[in-house]
Amino acid sequence: MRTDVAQPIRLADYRPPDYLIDRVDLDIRLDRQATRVIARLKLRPNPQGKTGADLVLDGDGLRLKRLLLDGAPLDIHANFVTPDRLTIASPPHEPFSLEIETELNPAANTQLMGLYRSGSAYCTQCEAEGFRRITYFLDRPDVLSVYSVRLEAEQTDAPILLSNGNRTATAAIEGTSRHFAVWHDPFPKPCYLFALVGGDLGAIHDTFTTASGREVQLGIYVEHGKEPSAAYAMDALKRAMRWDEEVFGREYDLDVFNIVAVSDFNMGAMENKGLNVFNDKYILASPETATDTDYAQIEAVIAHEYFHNWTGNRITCRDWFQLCLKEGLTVFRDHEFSADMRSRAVRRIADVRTLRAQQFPEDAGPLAHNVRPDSYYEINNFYTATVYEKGAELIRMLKVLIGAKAFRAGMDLYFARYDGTAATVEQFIACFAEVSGRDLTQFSRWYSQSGTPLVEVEAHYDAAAQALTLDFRQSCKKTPGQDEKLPFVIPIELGLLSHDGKIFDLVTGPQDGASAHELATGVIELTEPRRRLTFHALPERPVVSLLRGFSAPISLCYAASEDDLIAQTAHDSDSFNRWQASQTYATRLLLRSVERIRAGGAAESDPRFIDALRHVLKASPADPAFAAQVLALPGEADIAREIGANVDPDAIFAARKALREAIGSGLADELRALYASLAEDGAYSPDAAAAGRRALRNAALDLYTAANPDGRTLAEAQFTHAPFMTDKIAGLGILALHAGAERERAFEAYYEFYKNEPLAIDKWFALQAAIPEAGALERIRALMTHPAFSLSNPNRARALIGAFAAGNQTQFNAPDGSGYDFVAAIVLQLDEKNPQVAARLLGAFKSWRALEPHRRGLAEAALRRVIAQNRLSPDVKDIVERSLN
Ligand code: 0A1
Ligand code: ZN
Repeated sequence: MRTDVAQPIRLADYRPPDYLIDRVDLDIRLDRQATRVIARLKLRPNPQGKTGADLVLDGDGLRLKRLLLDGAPLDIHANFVTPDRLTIASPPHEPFSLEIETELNPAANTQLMGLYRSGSAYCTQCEAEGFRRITYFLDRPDVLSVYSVRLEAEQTDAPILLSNGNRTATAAIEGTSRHFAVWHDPFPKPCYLFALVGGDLGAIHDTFTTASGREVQLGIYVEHGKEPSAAYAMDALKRAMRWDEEVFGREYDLDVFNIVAVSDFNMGAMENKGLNVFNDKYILASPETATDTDYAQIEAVIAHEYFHNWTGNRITCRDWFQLCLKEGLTVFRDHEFSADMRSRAVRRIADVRTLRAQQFPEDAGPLAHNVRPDSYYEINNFYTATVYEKGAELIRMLKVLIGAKAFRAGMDLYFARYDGTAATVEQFIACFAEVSGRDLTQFSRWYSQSGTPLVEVEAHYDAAAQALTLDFRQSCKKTPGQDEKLPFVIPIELGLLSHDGKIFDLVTGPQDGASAHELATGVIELTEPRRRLTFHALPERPVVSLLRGFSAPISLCYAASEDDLIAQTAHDSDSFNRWQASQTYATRLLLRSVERIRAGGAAESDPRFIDALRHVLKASPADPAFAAQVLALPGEADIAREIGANVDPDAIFAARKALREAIGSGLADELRALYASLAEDGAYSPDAAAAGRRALRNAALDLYTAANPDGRTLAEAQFTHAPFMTDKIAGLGILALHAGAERERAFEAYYEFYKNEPLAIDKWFALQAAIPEAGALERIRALMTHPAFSLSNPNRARALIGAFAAGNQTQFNAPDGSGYDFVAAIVLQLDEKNPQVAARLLGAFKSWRALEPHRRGLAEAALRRVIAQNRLSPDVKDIVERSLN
């Protein structure tokens, strides 16, 4: 473990490398405990670098065995070698070569960075800085090299040998039990995109013919026996390849594209050139083991990694500060893909839900950072919702601002101009400025100012003048290191509606400020702290539909009347705002209930809301997936975020529970009937329409059971008889909320049924970890000793500990501090093995300052115990320090 006292890395200090590495030839002999790596590098001084500088190569825990410069052995000791650095003083001024031999122990690699073992396979993870755990290198994304890789192994140990690019040779080594394969990747790439896999794996194969007629061999490698479960991933891959051609004009560029699924992986997946490595959770799916949500995620992650081939690989990042250049853009691309494959409206709602649940709290707490950070201690901690999700929103907003045509032209220019290079956010934005003729200087502030802007809107209707005046005011709270914020450019998509849903034209006078472009597009641009607009020709006071489609990643504060919200829920022609109006209504109701409960009273009841939902249920056959989104009330964390300070998670839980019960009893007949009418018949199809019906049916049962004990009988029957996972786990999830014999029976039966399916067992862990009852922690402690659990497998750790810390608001925030203490202790335990996963779990404390004083004190004490440890990894140290600042 690296324990050096780190200095922050700053964007402002960026300097081009002093040396370039044009070619990398790797010769790797795989062995579980002693893998030998020979790296032959062709280097030359960088004309843009400092002449005569020492060559300083990065390492991380390496054992150097041999070192040659231009073929001549170098004295290892004279050349400043440590496990973490290799310095060659005054190397030649001409091109030169280095040969570096290192020895690795993949079996002992528990960090899952560099070369490690997962199951029976060797695999690698090099982003962000894992390549330096394989050999000494200039481990930075602006050093691009052409790689050739020779892999050698015992044939029985690793009959499959894969690396980036195309395979140029493979053969048995005569007279031995060994074999080798050679892979060549003609596209220069940074070392973070290097990968190898060796193992005894099953596979499915297919082909894809590109738009220009080239045939690409596709392979997905999985554990033997799991091949049928990779079929959906293969289907998604081919759809993603076609979509990128059709929508972005991007064709695949190698003869092969391989994907390998592994069970031990720190993140979701990795876009290594021509050899994506995946957490198997995002590959394996069968109707019996995967939910509709799993299928949708597999489709999205497959697409995401594939799309990186152009946004990330062909054009990579100059430095890690530019991470959003590839991640925000690629998330935007995968969102668009999913929208085209499924229901655009429902995808948008789901994406905004994720943004608000993951990114808004980050932006509002001590871990807030820019979409493009200015400095970091540990880059692994910046694979965040801000870089990914908010980064995607910025691209989407850019498209809203300049229009779809200019957006596509800007993307084309970006690909043409920067292909084969390591680019920056400035270079990217300049392409769009150029094609649209717009000055995007102010837009760029979105990348350099953190925090969620607040837009407050006031409306005044003048009946005599038939005019509506809107006053907009934008502001942004200070965030760590940023006390003052400059105004953002904020596109607000606007609609004015009558109460029965007719759309009014946007009409303004010459003095009223809106431009012809704004009137034509319906997108108002805020660029100053305040703006006033007046609209005419409005015979009645209109319903103001603001921020349609969630046109900017902001918080909107607008005191719409309850009548307006009800009308919007019924009629808004923007489906996002139809959903948003119902959520706003529910949120207000819940916030009032929280107040009353904290004052010792009871939750508020509101028959109007129940009525509005009745209408939603009635209209639901037209779009079941949408109705399911409306029925999904704001989550406990959403409500906490709205409250913002002095949060009491128990009161929030009680308010939400009361509303669920009120809906379940007020709409008992309708919910019950809906549940019956949507009964499943026949085979499973993961398509969006079928998934939408299941989502609505299960939402109906969930709300019904909140108030009607016979719902549990239905849930238990569904759990027992449903042939497919979506309905099975929905039944179990409902039972999990109700203590009793049914629940325990169901958990036992589930385990018996799925005990050989680790991914299904993760769902079992997660549901139990989220039980919102005192005693949850005891159950979790017991489950940690279950033979199916292992803290060293990231999926298991996240399923049990992560689901508790992030998903069990009342028990993680238990008023005796036991939840905080438990998570802090696990973080410390895990930090010794896998700092990345430990640091991520610690992120559960990101909103601790918003808690009421008693819990805040306990959370702080837990964080202080973590920081007091003197052997923290840089990952955990960074998170805990920022959390406490
Ligand atoms: N680039 C990947 C994310 C990723 C980052 C770091 C990793 O190391 C453990 C793994 C994956 C993506 O965006 O999918
Ligand atoms: Zn990515």
